[in-house]
Amino acid sequence: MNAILQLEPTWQQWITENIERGVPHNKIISTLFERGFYSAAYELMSQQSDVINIPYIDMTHNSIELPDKTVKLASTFHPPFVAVIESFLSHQECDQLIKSTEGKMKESRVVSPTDGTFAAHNARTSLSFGFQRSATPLITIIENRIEALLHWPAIRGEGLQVLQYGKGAEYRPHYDFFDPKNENFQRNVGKGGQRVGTLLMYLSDVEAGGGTSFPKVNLEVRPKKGMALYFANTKFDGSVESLSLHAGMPVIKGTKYLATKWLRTNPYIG
Ligand SMILES: O=C(O)CCC(=O)C(=O)O
Repeated sequence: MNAILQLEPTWQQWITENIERGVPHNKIISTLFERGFYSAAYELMSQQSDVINIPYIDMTHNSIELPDKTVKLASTFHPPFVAVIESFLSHQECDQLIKSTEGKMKESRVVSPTDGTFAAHNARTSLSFGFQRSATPLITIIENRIEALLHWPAIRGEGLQVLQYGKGAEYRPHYDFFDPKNENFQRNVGKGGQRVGTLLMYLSDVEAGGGTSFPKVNLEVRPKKGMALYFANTKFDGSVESLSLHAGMPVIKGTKYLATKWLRTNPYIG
């Protein structure tokens, strides 16, 4: 094991001793989370990628090398795990993505809690268009970046959705994970497993409103063109993260464009 940069020596020694005693890495990482050392937990995950089965970000350094560019890790938070990545997309890529949805946007839909089908709902008043995976060369580039950022194979992702929120449009507080208590749970996870993580990419600046808020932890991230926001919908042990409740706040002035990527536990065939 390499030294964990984010930890004081006594904890580093604790990790080394536990590894030597044969304690599974998963258990050590769980303890680090429980003790509030989430940066260190993520750092250890990056070193033990063969035993980790959730998306994770290498937080050892403040810059992250992706296949075709270097991005900056601007903020992180836990729990729930939230990370803000600066300049994930260039302005030109944002504009190109918006342009590729021209004339295709429709009323957004949500998964219906009653029968598991997709339906329009007044909790989500944006317009949207859903792409298949690898639908365009740009989308493939973005999916490769996401794969590298989160150490999660692109095949375990739903197609990218582009959303447009006009004045007053919003997405009221909701969870992205499928609730195991819901009667449609088996049906919802049948296609590709649980939605373990969400990556949002802001495609426009917004003059007022339009932030992404996490009301259970009083956190709000304001939109910034090209910036990405990742949050985990499940905890390290795979159980659902109830603190991941989030909302797209109403746009007060301007238009918000956003691209959403939902990550699944298993390969997702759209
Ligand atoms: O619009 C936002 O900021 C949030 C979008 C969202 O909650 C989602 O796509 O799941």
